Amino acid sequence: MTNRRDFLRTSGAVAMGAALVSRVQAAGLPEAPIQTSPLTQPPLAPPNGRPYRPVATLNGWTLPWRMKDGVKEFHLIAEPVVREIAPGMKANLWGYNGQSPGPTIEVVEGDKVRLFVTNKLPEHTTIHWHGQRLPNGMDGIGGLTQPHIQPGKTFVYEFVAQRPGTFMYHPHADEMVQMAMGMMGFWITHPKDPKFMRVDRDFVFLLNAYDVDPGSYTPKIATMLEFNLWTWNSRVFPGIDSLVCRQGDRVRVRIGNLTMTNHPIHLHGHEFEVTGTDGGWTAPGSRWPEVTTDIAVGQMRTIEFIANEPGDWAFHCHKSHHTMNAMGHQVPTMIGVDHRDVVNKINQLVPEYMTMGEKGMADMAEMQMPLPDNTLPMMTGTGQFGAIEMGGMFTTVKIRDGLARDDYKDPGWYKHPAGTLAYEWTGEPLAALRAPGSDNVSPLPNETVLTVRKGRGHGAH
Ligand SMILES: [Cu+2]
Repeated sequence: MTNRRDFLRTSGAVAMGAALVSRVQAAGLPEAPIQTSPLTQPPLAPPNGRPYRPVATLNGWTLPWRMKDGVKEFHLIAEPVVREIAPGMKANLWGYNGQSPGPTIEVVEGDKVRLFVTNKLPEHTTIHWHGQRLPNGMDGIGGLTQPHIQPGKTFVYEFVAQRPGTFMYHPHADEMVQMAMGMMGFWITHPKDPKFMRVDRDFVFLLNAYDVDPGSYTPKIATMLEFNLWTWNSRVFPGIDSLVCRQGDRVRVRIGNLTMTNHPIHLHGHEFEVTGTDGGWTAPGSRWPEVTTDIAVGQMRTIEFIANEPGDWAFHCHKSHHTMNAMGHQVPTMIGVDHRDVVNKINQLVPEYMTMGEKGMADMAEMQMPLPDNTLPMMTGTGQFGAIEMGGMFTTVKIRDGLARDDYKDPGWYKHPAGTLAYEWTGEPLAALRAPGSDNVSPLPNETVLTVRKGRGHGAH
């Protein structure tokens, strides 16, 4: 254990750098590009092989390959990495080619694929190609289907990508530790017919989770359920990029869950259908519209919708503690407690003492409280109307009219057309509508609401 801790402590500086660089490998091995930017990289248009429409990996990238004698060759390097979880916080994780998660691998149905896996971790590993049809000896289960890949060694996996769909990869060796440290990645096998199930935008990300004590850098690997950072591709809001869509686009989002609990993923403003599961595409007659889909542990779900409502639409896990960043689990509920007397007494002993949470916790999103180094606020992010009070598994789908086909740049905040924004009631207050001592409550007259709303559009307020 001492060796591993020392390794982690010194590994921090190794993976730091800028943008995409290449490592010169020994003769015969394909290059192993690394990526150190945590931002969403533009989809990688295939330079050779069968054509397909590439995916956009949220806060990630696709691994380039080498075509050799009709085989697509990839080189993954399992190694310690430094991942920015969001601006203001970095974590010492394990991953592939400079990042956690590792790069997305994109191939086409029928492709012959060869994957070189070099182990630069302090312990052995393997890679399991989750969901694939392949020869048993290529399934990557240490001890069961292959010897482990020892530190410093390179193994080769070869198989034909038989079934189009959505897959993941992760170690099947010291699994609890290696996944708790961030070792995972996405795999897409595109259909041979590029017109089949074609979409305009195709986003992919993994659900993952970490337990990093406030003020520290390395996840606690023995945590089973009480994780404190709920991440998409090892990022939390406001570090998760928006899914930028052109109005009218058919949009696909593929999500894989490698956390230890389920996540009900909820999209605002649109209905979607689950068009793919772990086992492949769903039959069209089996689909139904939803606005939330639950993704269980180890599952992959593909959802599709028409992005026809312009705006900045929230897109998040519906477990409300999964849209918060690291917090202690012992936060007491203080709503409705009047602290004034108690605080006066405590202040005589502890002058800096302050009370929180009497009216809920929204104040905390705006409060500039001192935090330990390398610690994110629990609730954060600022929109055009103020504090968003979110963290964790939250981002926005930004839908705009007239974007270019391959434009994924953040378009800024949505400009709401006149008359389409919630507004403050400035007429008679509700209490005045009640006669004292009477339970005869007059409803707000609809005409009044409509009149005020119309007026607002003309700048009457
Ligand atoms: Cu969740």
